[in-house]
Amino acid sequence: MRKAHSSTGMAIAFASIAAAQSLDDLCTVEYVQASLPAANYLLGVVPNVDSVVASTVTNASVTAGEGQIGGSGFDFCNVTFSYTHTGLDDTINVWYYLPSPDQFQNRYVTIGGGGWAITSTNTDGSGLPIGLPHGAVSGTTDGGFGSWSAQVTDVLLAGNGTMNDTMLLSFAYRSLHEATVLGKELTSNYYNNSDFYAYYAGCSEGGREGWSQAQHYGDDFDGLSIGAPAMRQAFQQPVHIWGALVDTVLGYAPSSCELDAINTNLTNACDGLDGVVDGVIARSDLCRLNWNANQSIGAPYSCAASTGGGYGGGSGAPGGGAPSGTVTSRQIGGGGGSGTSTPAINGTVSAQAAALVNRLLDGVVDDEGRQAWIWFQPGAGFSDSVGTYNSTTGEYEPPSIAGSYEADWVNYFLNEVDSEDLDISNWTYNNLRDVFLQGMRKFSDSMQTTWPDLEVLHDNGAKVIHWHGEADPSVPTESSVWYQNSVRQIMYPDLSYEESFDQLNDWYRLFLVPGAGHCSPSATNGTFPDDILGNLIEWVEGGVNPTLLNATVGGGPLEGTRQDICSFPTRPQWYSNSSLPICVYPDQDAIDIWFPALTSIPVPVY
Ligand SMILES: *[C@@H]1O[C@H](CO)[C@@H](O)[C@H](O)[C@H]1NC(C)=O
Ligand SMILES: *[C@@H]1O[C@H](CO)[C@@H](O)[C@H](O)[C@H]1NC(C)=O
Ligand SMILES: *[C@@H]1O[C@H](CO)[C@@H](O)[C@H](O)[C@H]1NC(C)=O
Ligand SMILES: *[C@@H]1O[C@H](CO)[C@@H](O)[C@H](O)[C@H]1NC(C)=O
Ligand SMILES: *[C@@H]1O[C@H](CO)[C@@H](O)[C@H](O)[C@H]1NC(C)=O
Ligand SMILES: *[C@@H]1O[C@H](CO)[C@@H](O)[C@H](O)[C@H]1NC(C)=O
Ligand SMILES: *[C@@H]1O[C@H](CO)[C@@H](O)[C@H](O)[C@H]1NC(C)=O
Ligand SMILES: *[C@@H]1O[C@H](CO)[C@@H](O)[C@H](O)[C@H]1NC(C)=O
Ligand SMILES: *[C@@H]1O[C@H](CO)[C@@H](O)[C@H](O)[C@H]1NC(C)=O
Ligand SMILES: *[C@@H]1O[C@H](CO)[C@@H](O)[C@H](O)[C@H]1NC(C)=O
Ligand SMILES: *[C@@H]1O[C@H](CO)[C@@H](O)[C@H](O)[C@H]1NC(C)=O
Ligand SMILES: *[C@H]1O[C@@H](CO)[C@H](O)[C@@H](O)[C@@H]1NC(C)=O
Ligand SMILES: [Ca+2]
Repeated sequence: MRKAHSSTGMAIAFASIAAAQSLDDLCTVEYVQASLPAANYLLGVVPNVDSVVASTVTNASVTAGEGQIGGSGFDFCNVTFSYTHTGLDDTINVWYYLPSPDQFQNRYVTIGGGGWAITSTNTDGSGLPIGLPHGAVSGTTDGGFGSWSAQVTDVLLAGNGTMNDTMLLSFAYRSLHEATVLGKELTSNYYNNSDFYAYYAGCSEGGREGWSQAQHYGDDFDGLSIGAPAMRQAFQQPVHIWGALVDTVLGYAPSSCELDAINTNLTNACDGLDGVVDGVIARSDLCRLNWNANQSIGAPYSCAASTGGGYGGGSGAPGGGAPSGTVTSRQIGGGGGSGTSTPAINGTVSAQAAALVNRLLDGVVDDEGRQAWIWFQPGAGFSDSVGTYNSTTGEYEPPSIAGSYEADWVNYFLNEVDSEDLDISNWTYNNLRDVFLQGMRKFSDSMQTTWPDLEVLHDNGAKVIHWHGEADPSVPTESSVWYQNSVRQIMYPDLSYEESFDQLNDWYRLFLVPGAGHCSPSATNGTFPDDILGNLIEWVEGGVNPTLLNATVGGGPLEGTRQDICSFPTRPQWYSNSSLPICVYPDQDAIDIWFPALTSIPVPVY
C-alpha cells in the first residue's frame, strides 16, 4: 500500500528528536521552528519562522459529531504559524494539532470548513479535533482572510465591482492544498517519520473543499471523508431561491401550517415504502414515484398562534436549528420565514398549495417548462417556500431572500456588490436559470467544483467515502448522486451500469443516510454513521472496502442498534422477517428518477 509522504528531512529537527520523545520536549517553539517546511518546499510558499506559536494541551476531550467519533484523554501540541507567497505581501495562518508521540498513529488529516468559512475550529467532530481520536495530526487554514472566524464574503470584494481573485482562489481550492502540503512536511519533520497516511475530512462547505482537493490535487491524500458537499455552487446556492420563486410566480405563499400538513401526508404515505413504518423515509426515490401532493388536498390543518421561531419543518424535516457553519438557506441575517409572529390558523390543504409542492419537488424549470436543475428529496420539508405573515394585510407573502447565502451568491460572487439585499418579486423562472448559467460561466474552474475526471486520485490509490443525508434541506441529496454518476460516466464510458459501479466501488463509494438532515441526524428512528473516518482508515490501511457504512440508530425503541448504510446505487428495503434492511438494486424507474435531462442548460452539468 502506498504511503502518503516522502520527506526531504531536516537535520536540526532530527538532531533533537533522538533525545526528546515526550510531548513536553517536542512541543517547544524552537523544535517546531526546526520542524517547519523549508521556504519553497512548496514552490512560492515561505513559512514565517518567527510566527510559530506552540503550546501543550493535555487531557483534552472531543465531542462526537458529523459522523466522526469523540473521546477523551488527548494530549497534543497546539501549533500555529503563518506563511507568505513569494512576491505577495500576504499572510496566511495555518493551525495544527500534533498528538503526543505516544498517541500519534502515523496519520495526518486536513479539516475543512462550513458556510462561507474555510475552516471550522470547533471542539466537536466538525473541527480540528477530528484527528485526535484516530491519532492523526489535524491541520487547517484561515485562507489569508485575516481571522479564524472570517467568512469569504468578508474579503471577496476589494470594493464594489472589484473581486479579490486571490481570495476567491484561496477559498475555492488553493489554501487547503497549501495547508496540507505544509502539514504533511511538518508532521514528517516533527516525528522524524515520513511513513504515514494522509486524509481529508469535512462536511457541507467542508465537503465541497474535499472535492476541490480531490479534483485539483489528486496526489495529496490517501483517503477523503466527504459529507453533503456544497459543491456545484452555481446551482447550490441559487437552488434555495426556487422555493420563494415558485410562491411568487404561482401567486400563492403557503403557511408553515399548511406545508406541515402536506409533509405529514407525504411522510405517512412514503414511510412504509421501504418496508417498515418507523417515521423514516428510507426510500425517497420510491416516494417521488408514488406520491404527489394532490393526494393531500383536503387534509385538515390547525395551528396555534406563534410568537416567532418560524418553521418547524414537520416530521423528518429539520427547521432552523442547523449546526453552525452549514449552508442552510436564510441562516444569515433576519430575513425569511423565521422570527415573525403568526396568528392561529386552520383550514384544509388547497389545490394551490398542492400544485406548488409538486412544482418544488419536480425541480427547477425555466419559463418553457424545460428542466434546469433538481430540488430536495421528499422528507426534507419545504422550508424555502414558507410564507411570511404580513400583519398589515393579514396575508402570507413569499419569504424574503435578503440576507441569505443565496443572496450572497448573487450579490458578492455574481454581481460583485457588497449587499445583503435581493428582491426577486419580478423574477420569472428564467431569471433563476440565468443565474445558474452566469455562475457556471464565471466559476467553472473554481467554485463549481464538479470536475468529473478523478484519474489522478484514482491512480494514486486513494479512497473516497462520500455521504449525504437523504432528508438534507440545505444541500440537495440528489446533488451528490448526480456528481457520482458524472464521475462514473466520465471514467467508465464503455462499461454497463453495474460493471461501472463495480469498478467505481473499488475506490469511491456514496452512502445516502436515510432520514438524516444536513451533516446531522434528523428523523427520531433514523440511523447515522458511527465513525466515517474510521471506516475510511480501515479501507485505506487495512484494505476493508466498506460495502456498508457502519451506523447506529440514534433514538426511539431501536436506539443503539447497528443499522448500517447501503452503498449507492443499492437502496435499503426491509422485509417482514428481518429487523435490518437488505441493500437491493432498485428498479430502473427508481434509478431514472434521479437523472432528469437538463434540457434548459445548454452545456453538460457534472
Ligand atoms: C529518524 O528516523 C530514521 C529512520 O527511522 C532513523 O534512522 C534516524 O536515526 C532518526 N533520527 C533521529 C534523529 O531520531
Ligand atoms: C482528564 O479529564 C477527565 C474528563 O474528561 C477527568 O475526569 C480526569 O480527571 C482528567 N484527568 C486528569 C489527570 O486531569
Ligand atoms: C491553540 O492555540 C491558539 C493560539 O495559537 C489558541 O487560540 C487556542 O485556544 C489554543 N487551543 C487550545 C485547545 O489550547
Ligand atoms: C485581497 O485580500 C487580502 C486579504 O484581505 C488583502 O490582503 C489583499 O490586499 C487584497 N487584494 C486586493 C487586490 O485587494
Ligand atoms: C419510532 O418507531 C416506533 C416503533 O417502531 C414508533 O412507535 C414511533 O412512532 C416511531 N417514531 C416516530 C417519530 O415516527
Ligand atoms: C394534480 O392535480 C392537478 C389539477 O387537477 C392536475 O393538473 C395535475 O396534473 C395533478 N398533478 C399530478 C402530479 O397528478
Ligand atoms: C378556525 O379559524 C376560525 C377563524 O379563522 C375560527 O373561528 C375557528 O374556531 C377555527 N376552528 C378551529 C377548529 O380551530
Ligand atoms: C405588508 O404589506 C404592506 C401592504 O402591502 C406593505 O407595505 C409592507 O411592506 C408589508 N410588510 C412586510 C414586512 O413585507
Ligand atoms: C456597494 O453596492 C451596494 C449595492 O448597490 C450598496 O448598497 C453599497 O452602499 C455599495 N458600497 C459602497 C461602499 O459603495
Ligand atoms: C418590478 O416591476 C415593476 C413594473 O415594471 C417596477 O415598477 C418595479 O420597480 C420592479 N421592481 C423591482 C424590484 O425591480
Ligand atoms: C465496522 O463494523 C465492523 C463489523 O462490525 C467492524 O469490524 C469494524 O471495525 C467497524 N468499523 C468502524 C470504523 O467502526
Ligand atoms: C394523503 O395520504 C394518502 C396516502 O396515505 C391518503 O390516501 C390520503 O387520504 C391522504 N390525504 C388526505 C387528504 O388525508
Ligand atoms: Ca420507513
